[in-house]
Amino acid sequence: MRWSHRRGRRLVALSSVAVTLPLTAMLSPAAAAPATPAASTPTPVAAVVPQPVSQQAVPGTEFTLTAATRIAVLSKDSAAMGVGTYLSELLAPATGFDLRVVRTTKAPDKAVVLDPNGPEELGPEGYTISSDKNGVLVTAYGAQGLFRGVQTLRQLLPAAVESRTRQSRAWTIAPTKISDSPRYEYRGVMLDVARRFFSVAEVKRYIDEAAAYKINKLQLHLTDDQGWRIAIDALPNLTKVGASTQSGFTGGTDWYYTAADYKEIVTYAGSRFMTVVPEIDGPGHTWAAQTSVPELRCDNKYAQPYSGFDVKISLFCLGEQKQKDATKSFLQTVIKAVAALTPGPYIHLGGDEVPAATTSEQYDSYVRTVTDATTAEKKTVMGWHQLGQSPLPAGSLLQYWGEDEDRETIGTENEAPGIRHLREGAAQDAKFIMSPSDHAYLDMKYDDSTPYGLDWSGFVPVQRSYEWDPETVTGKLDGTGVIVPARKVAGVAAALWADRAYQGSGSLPNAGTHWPEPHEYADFMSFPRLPAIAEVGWSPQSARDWNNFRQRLGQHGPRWTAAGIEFFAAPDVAWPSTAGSGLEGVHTLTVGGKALGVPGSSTASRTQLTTSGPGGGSEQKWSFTRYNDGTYALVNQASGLCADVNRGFTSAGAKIIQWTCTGNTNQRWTITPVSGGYTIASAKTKLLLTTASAADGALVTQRAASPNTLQKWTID
Ligand code: TNX
Repeated sequence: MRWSHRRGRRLVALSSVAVTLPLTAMLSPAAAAPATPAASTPTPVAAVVPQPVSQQAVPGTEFTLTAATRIAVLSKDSAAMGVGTYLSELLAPATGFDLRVVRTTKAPDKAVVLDPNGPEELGPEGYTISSDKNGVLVTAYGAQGLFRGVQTLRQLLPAAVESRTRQSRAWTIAPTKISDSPRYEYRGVMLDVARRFFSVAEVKRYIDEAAAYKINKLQLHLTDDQGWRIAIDALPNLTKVGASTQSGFTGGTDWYYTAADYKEIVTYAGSRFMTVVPEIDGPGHTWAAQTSVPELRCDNKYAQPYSGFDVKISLFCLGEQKQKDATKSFLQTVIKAVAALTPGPYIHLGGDEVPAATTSEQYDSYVRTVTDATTAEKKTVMGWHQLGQSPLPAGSLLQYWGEDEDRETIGTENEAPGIRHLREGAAQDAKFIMSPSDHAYLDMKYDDSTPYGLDWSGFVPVQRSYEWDPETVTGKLDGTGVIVPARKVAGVAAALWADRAYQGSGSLPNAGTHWPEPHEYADFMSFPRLPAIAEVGWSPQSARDWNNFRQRLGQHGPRWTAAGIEFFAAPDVAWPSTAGSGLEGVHTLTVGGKALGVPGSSTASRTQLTTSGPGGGSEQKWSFTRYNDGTYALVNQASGLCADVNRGFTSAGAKIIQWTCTGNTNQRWTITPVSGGYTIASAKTKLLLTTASAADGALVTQRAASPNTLQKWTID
């Protein structure tokens, strides 16, 4: 069994990692809360994950996105236009804006400009972003780079932009310069849809969640003992019988992807510049195939569908010529069908965890058959690193899933078998994707509070998912004896296995066991660790620092909340405390016992604000959005419009009205605590928000500070 429990030893190792952090960094309140800059100091740069190669805040005024902002695409390329449309659709639910996407040759002012005609040196995924009060420019060399840049751009907007419902607030982007490109081309995540079936909708949801962190490969573990999840026309039994079980479930009739479903996933992933990598595992992990095709078995009998929780329980019949022939024709049929549905270059052939009785001749022969079938379809062979023990076609990709315990044996007489296979793979013309189980396996528990998953590779708290380097992870723990040299590392991948996707996974489930929906399991186990692994794959090693990461990552919690991602609030991440965020949020403003509001909940521009008896309605609620000069926009929650000094008039007595949020200084308010409340001054005119009287419906204007007027506000 793989999952021998080594929890005790692991915990000791982990706690020694934790104490090497500077104690002050772990304890200081600044570490737990975002810095709140004093007025007029530049805002600290936005918390972008993965960390860009370079990112600078520049002095100046924010850009404010309004309903009139255009998304201007400087290209006729339909893929680039597609990124523009994607951005418009991404921003629509939270902002309520239907931003127009225009194709143009000259960048207009006050627009979000997408320019795919940048220098070739940016590479296919690199991009630059430059923003100031006149607009935002994303430059890339082609549509893919624009798409990656757009993922950064969305992180420059307030967290509320991730909400799927309309939020009334100002949508600002601080002036910034970013220049970025990835460390590795391959940045993947694997979903185990074999043990726990994810519907097409759930796969799409996960694609979006992963694409936000610039993940660009989706590996689908389509076949295992507990299920066969892809329809193959010539072998209907595979999905009729082979798909009827999951780990913990029996009797399914549609727990598989039809060709149309699979194409839908591939197309959707493609629209997020993500490549689907199908995995057809073998010669182990093949029980479901054996329930459907008896010729694959030595006894030539149908196996009974399996809905259990074990691994290493199955093997094709590799010793007999008759079965070898049947297996060959089976693999050719399956690989041909999967290749035809898959536009991406890879087919993953598994190769992991074969029962001990398998001889190396049997294994080699299987690998030869299945790799021949794959190259015949002009696809690149990918496999778990065990596949490296057999000769492989040049240019294959091997996925390393070893752990520290194996690394400790490097160079000793008792090298772990996994290390031997790794050496054999590294000696071939192959590259490697790093998925070390004790860092990149999303099914490992974070700690002993985690309801789901396993711990055979120890606990994997967020820090552990972050602190490793793909270039040294196949060496000894002291960094020597590296087996896979840097030039052979092609990327990283996280893996979400799902053989223990239920509450109380430390023991077997029973009738009362709670089974989360696949997306709940995926969200909880992937967030925050998937973003950590995404950063390992994207950002330069020299730019990565755990203490900096845990603060940046913490700023993403509100984004996930807004997006409905049910993440684990891991204790090692610096989640923002409300104390640090100033007056950001929704408030009621009262003076003389009356609340500031929009009369009659009017949504019309130019309506003058009034004060009336507080009724608790949204027309008396104001969302405060902080600008980087320390001033605030006040956005009415009924109308979505901003408190505004009418036409920016500088005279005392000018009306305060509501108007489309522009970010201009006549909509910026300086809020100063005074005894018994706050004064609210226009940043443009310096005059104070003042109401005429304590009568209902009193009109609000700007006035000079004066003790006899109603201008000392309570902010609740
Ligand atoms: C090992 S790692 C497996 C999977 C299990 C996983 C559970 C690998 C290639 N195979 O079959 O689901 O452990 O953590």
